[in-house]
Amino acid sequence: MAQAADAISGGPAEALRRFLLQHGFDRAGFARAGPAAHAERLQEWLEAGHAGGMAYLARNAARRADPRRVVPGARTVIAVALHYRGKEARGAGPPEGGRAFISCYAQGQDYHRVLERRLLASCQALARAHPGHLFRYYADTGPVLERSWAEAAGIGWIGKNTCALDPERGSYFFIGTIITTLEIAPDPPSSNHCGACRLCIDACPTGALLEPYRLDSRRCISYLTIELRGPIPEALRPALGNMVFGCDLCQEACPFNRPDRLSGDGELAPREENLFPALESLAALDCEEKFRARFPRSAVRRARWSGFLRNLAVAMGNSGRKALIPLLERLAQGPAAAHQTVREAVAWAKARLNSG
Ligand code: B12
Ligand code: SF4
Ligand code: SF4
Repeated sequence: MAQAADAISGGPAEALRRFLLQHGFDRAGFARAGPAAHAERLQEWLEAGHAGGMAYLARNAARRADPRRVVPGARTVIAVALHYRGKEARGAGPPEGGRAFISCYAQGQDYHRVLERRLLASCQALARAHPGHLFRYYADTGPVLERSWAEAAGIGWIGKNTCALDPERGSYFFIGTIITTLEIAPDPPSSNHCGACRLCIDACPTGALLEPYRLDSRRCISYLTIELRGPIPEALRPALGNMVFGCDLCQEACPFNRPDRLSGDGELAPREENLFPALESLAALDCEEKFRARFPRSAVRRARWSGFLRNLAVAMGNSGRKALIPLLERLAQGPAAAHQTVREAVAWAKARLNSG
């Protein structure tokens, strides 16, 4: 590490980029710290209610809009990309009878840990090489508009599905950012290659992409299955199909996610048991301990046990398999019965299966 730090001390942007690529990132770019491009859209998006119940996005909107409010004296935002989807990972497909779908980004170990470990190592080395400068990193959870900075730093443009896209390798990557007081020559921002395409918008089963670049979280399956604490709106439940955690459909539809070009980081490789697990096997997670043991160090835990069972009940209801009814009944009688959202989703699923 000390050697790497020496190699970059006082080095130009290219040396810093090489350093970050050596520290486990697939792309790295630099942007001048200042108001985030499209920051005014965040405010408008929040006011329109498109954040749903994600109140934390509104709480620190002013800081999100400008990284200099996060790190006083910040001169540069470094954006890094880490690809997670390999060729071997199976993506969202048409609902398969009896099998659940867990979004690709959550099929392996929790990406926060992997990204944060690499960002921490990078920041420690950078701080040693540039005494007196601050390097503060974020991965997902910080007050940073990460996609805007990815675009500004030239590592991917924001597509009409609102995901950041690399023209060569597509959108299945995580973004990390480092806000620093160090001045680094900025890269040109990414240019947009969406053109007249609107495949992602047409592929969205719930109409969550209201128009290009505008997502209403309240209709997005990713929000409904991960962030929402409460019942999933009934009208949207059939569209969830077999998706029990997250949704990849607007990325699957994107021509830039060409299967032959996908390659994901080894540490984020999918766990076999998370590739289309049987609904029956997930229904066996009838207490919180079993859920935690089934998903160790996993992003799936974000949904919480009760939220996951709610999603599972909806997927079981959508499966068309009446044979699952006894499993649904068992779920509603076990410890999960303490959760009104689970009880209600189970009742809905049974009614749907019985009417089919
Ligand atoms: C809240 C959140 C969500 C919400 C809302 C998503 C959304 N589109 O805003 C929900 C729960 C729905 C969600 C879903 C997903 N998320 Co999310 N999410 C976030 C989080 C925490 C904040 C995003 C945010 O600020 N949204 C508010 C909106 C207004 O901002 P924005 O999406 O950045 O939108 C900008 C652009 O759309 C742009 N814009 C608006 N209009 C226009 C018009 C034009 C012409 C242009 C060019 C730009 C433009 O301005 C906006 C403000 O900068 C970020 C992490 C972070 N700190 O940034 C991860 C993050 C965006 N999520 C991520 C992922 C992986 C996902 C999912 C793929 C997970 C899944 N498989 O289920 C889905 C993708 C759904 C989708 N199509 O976006 C990754 C995205 C990586 C990438 N390559 O883009 C991030 C960056 C996390 C990370 N560190 O890697 N997510
Ligand atoms: S993640 Fe799924 S529900 Fe959300 S916008 Fe994309 S296709 Fe629509
Ligand atoms: S599907 Fe088409 S419109 Fe949507 S992000 Fe990809 S290229 Fe852009």
